[in-house]
Amino acid sequence: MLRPIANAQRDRYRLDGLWDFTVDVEGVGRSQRWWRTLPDAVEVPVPASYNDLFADPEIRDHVGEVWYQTSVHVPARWSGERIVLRFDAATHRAVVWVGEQQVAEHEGGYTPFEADVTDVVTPGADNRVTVVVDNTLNWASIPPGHVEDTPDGKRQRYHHDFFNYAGLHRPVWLYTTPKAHVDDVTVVTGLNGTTGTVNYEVEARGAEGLTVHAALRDSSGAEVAAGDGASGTLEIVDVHPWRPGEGHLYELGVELRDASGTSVDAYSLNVGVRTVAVDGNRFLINGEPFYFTGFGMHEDHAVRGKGHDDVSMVHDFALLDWIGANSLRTSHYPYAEEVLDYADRHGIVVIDETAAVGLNLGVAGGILGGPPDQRTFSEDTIGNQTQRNHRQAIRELVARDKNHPSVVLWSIANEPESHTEESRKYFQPLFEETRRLDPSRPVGFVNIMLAPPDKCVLTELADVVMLNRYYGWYTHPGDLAAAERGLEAELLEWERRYGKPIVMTEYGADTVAGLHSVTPQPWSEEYQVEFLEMYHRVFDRIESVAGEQVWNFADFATGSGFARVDGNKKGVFTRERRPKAAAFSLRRRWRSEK
Ligand code: GCB
Repeated sequence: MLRPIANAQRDRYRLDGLWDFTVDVEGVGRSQRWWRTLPDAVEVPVPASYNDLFADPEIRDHVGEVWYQTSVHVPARWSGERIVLRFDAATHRAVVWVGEQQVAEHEGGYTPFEADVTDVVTPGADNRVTVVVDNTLNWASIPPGHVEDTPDGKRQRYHHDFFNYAGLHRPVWLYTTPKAHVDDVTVVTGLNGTTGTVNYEVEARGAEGLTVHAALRDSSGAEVAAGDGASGTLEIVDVHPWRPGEGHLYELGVELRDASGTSVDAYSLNVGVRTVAVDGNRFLINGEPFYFTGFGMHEDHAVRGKGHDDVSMVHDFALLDWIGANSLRTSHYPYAEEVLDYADRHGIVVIDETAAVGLNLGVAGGILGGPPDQRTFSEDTIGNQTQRNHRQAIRELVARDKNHPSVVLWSIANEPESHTEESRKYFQPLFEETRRLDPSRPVGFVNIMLAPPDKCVLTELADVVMLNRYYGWYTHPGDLAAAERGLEAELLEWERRYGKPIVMTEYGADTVAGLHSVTPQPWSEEYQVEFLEMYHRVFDRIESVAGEQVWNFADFATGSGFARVDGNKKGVFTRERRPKAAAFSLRRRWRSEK
């Protein structure tokens, strides 16, 4: 799905700002047709999570629907154009009305959806837009969860370790295209010595009788290659590749032209020419071994929750640069498209993850020990409908992110159950689907410590071994010597059995900023430093380790639990992005040694 752009043929508005907002405590909004008027509305900012805006637990912990409404003036000059309403994200599902008419419905909280509203809006007038957003997680949703009816009301339960922020987290757009328009573009790049190739494929709608022209320009605007036809290969002589640390980009412009050569529609996107491959136990970018350094992150900030904001994004990337990180994982859901654009431009490598987290009843709130009597994969828990939603989430992720050079690896789930026959049955088709959708990138999933090398039945389906390990924290807390032995023995076993690159996608220790200890004790800054240094000694001894991503970049909000003090404290930065001691130690390693 293409992002809205403005050019000679297209226009766009961002509908960000204050919207009217009502929490549907009684669940009566739909029967009372709140798309007409929202009762007792307050104002909320879009984009933002709504949970932490007010000093009100009823809003913060609400389970169910909330309503957003705004009025947008559609310019008279848009009449005759195709007009589209796009939501970059509505967490976790939404229904949208324009005026009285329902125009869209979407499941999944982290991928965009849109509706052609040409015949619904009135150009030259104010038009009412209403959205109902539902934060409920059920067994079929991605991520899954379930709601308990208690004497005190509904309680949302889930098996992942971050707070269930909800709302309109990302920009909302009203944009135009010509009626005959470019609907999708797919780009796959290659390198052959000093020549770069860009395979492109254009899908157009309403474009009978029109031809496609494609041109690549370099950063000075000079045309470096061009071709005609809805698909083709453009060659760049003396190509400047995209590479980690250097986000060199070309601009691909595609045009629909009529018989006289006039441009009817035009779309342009950034293209980085690079290759990705797995060769034995090495992860290759542009044919050269790449070692991931960096973090699993979260979209998480005080007050705005998961709301995207460019200020925080630029600052987070500045800290990644400061510390010497070359990569990140979008743990545990697709991040805002702005983040991937930024990574493209700055040469940051991305492991792109679906929101399939917590598909594991052996875990509760991110910690081992879920309900013992329930099976993860069953008709009553995670079943066929979940798998359908998961497949759809993968499709939407690939459709959204396929053209980003920064994305080098798909992660189709974080820490699912992966040691049972049922898990194999559930996941095999999803691996196949991901490869079918994008044969150009490796595919993996993130393995949990409950499924070591001799038990995991999914790793053989993956191109890369991605591991989250907590030796020295959840096992052997405080005993780094025993942790070091355990970690090394396990990594050697993964290496021996699979011969694939191993990326440690999580390792970390909760750390209270400002807590110090002469002998390194868990929770102290000194322990976090020694813990990470122990892991690094082990990684440096094992040839197949192809990357290290610390858990987590920053402290983040979680659900309540006795092991979480004001959230998860495994950040190398605090939630306000102040460095803990570990930040300086990582900086020394990543900026000088790695
Ligand atoms: C994990 C999860 C992550 C948690 C982390 C922890 O394995 O993937 O979401 O936050 O452990 O800190 O427990």
